[in-house]
Amino acid sequence: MKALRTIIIASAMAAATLASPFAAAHAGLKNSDPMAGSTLEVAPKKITLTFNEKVEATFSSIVLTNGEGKAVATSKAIVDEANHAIMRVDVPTLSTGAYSVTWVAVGGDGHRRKGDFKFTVK
Ligand SMILES: [Cu+2]
Repeated sequence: MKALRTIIIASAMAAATLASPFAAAHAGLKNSDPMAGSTLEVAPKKITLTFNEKVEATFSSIVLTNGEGKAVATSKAIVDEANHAIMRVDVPTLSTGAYSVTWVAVGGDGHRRKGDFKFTVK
């Protein structure tokens, strides 16, 4: 009887593992506008990040810094109403130079991911 119970518990655990959201990838950056490493002729008006899953607006952010490492004042990061995997900020008029975008994204499973990339305004 004890052996049978062990088997039942083991299969229940295996099923739980398969159904677990942890089996899915964590929030990661799929795409961005401007693209990572790009050089732009025209300064972007906003920065749009597309993740591989929905992100939680409350815990997610986008920080823009200039070539001197100083933070650029942007709007608060907004998660797109229609697609919760998209987050964006409005940026002021950017002068020529290098910029870094640092993002923090918290996905539906509560895991926090961080990343950064650079772009240049010509
Ligand atoms: Cu995760």
